[in-house]
Amino acid sequence: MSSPSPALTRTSVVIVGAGPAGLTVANLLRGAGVGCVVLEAESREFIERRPRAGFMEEWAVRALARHGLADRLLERAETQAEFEFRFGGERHVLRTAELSGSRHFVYPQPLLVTDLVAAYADASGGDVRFGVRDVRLHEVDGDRPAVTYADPVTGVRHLVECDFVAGCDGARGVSRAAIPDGRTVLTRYDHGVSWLALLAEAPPSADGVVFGIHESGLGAHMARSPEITRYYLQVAPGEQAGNWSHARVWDALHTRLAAAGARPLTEGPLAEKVVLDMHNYVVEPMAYGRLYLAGDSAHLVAPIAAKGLNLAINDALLLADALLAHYKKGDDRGLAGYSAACLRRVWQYLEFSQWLSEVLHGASSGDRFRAGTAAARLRRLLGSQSAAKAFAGLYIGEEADM
Ligand code: RFL
Repeated sequence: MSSPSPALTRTSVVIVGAGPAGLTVANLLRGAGVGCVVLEAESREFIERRPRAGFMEEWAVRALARHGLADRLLERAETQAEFEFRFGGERHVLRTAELSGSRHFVYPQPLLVTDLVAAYADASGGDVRFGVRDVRLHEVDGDRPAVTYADPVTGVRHLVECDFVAGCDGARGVSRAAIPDGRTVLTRYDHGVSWLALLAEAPPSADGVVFGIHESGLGAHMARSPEITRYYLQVAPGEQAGNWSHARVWDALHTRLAAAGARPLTEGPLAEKVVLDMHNYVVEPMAYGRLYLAGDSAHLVAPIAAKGLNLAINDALLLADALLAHYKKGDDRGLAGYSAACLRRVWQYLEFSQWLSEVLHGASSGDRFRAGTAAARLRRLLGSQSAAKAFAGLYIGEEADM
């Protein structure tokens, strides 16, 4: 129920969503003394536990560290220096750190979110409102936008007036929908496969990421912590997670990740078992009026190459820079160029994901042409130092702003 005169707040920037994108923008604005309010639909406990990403690229970690937001990450995260394909019963290791000069940091997303909330809300007293209901954006194409929401306990509607709205509310948020039809173009691409995403309560069974390419489908292994390992199994589109019993999952993982000289997989209970459709979308431009989209609200990248969180951080850094230039120097060039600057990296990462998807899924596609070209890509990658170097640079996200 709407209240006749909503409780009113005035701030500079309303940030919708307390994921990695929203919290990074919030910390950077607050650190520079620009007022903001973060509105988050879930509770703090929930977002600090929601399992998702784990791989962060070194440039993203270094950028957070420059703003004092990566102390715990640098203290606790493992780094990974190599990457492994398994097929035809053999292991093929690519030393990505040696080839690119950079590493992946393995830091579960809930820990990153916990750190960013603590830095913003606890250490610097930032305003974040959890559990808000029915968030709506108003007049984002005018000079005085506002965001309203209902208090989760009383139902009272609140109105927050602002100069800008940062739409950081992920793939299922409301910000993107505030842009009228025809003002942005949403492009979709479906890889035509699904992955069963698994979190096993078991220590990792290899040092780096392992992709097992097999004609029955892909199997993948990614370390998360000394106690938890993420596994993926390619499954038929539309498959139900319930069709995959504990025994069936481990059977398939053993088959698809088998290779001479590989450490045997350590099995464990499966704490998460969800089917993800491997699809992508991009919204262009990522801005409308005084609304700027950042992270998954603007682009979804299937987790094939572990890119989404890194893109969310890239957007957030660019958006915070652009907003700070506006407030501190009256310079709006960053805001005007925000979308184009983000999209350069977004399209590079989408292209890399599509390339990698073909390599990973070609063998099981049932299509001789795709299987043949995927095998050719693998031979080139493993047989040519320059191809391996280019791959490592894209995999770790260096020089991806082209
Ligand atoms: P998030 O993290 O979805 O945060 C959005 C926040 O907005 C809130 N929200 C709302 N708040 C207010 N009002 C509303 N109406 C709202 N609607 C939603 C939500 O509750 C949430 O708190 O988006 P953000 O910040 O853009 O971050 C994006 C990343 O979360 C995402 O790209 C990654 O998790 C993708 N991803 C990976 N990325 C990597 O870079 N490396 C990885 O290793 C990696 N692994 C993964 C992944 C995603 C996965 N899933 C679940 C699709 C592994 C998996 C399984």
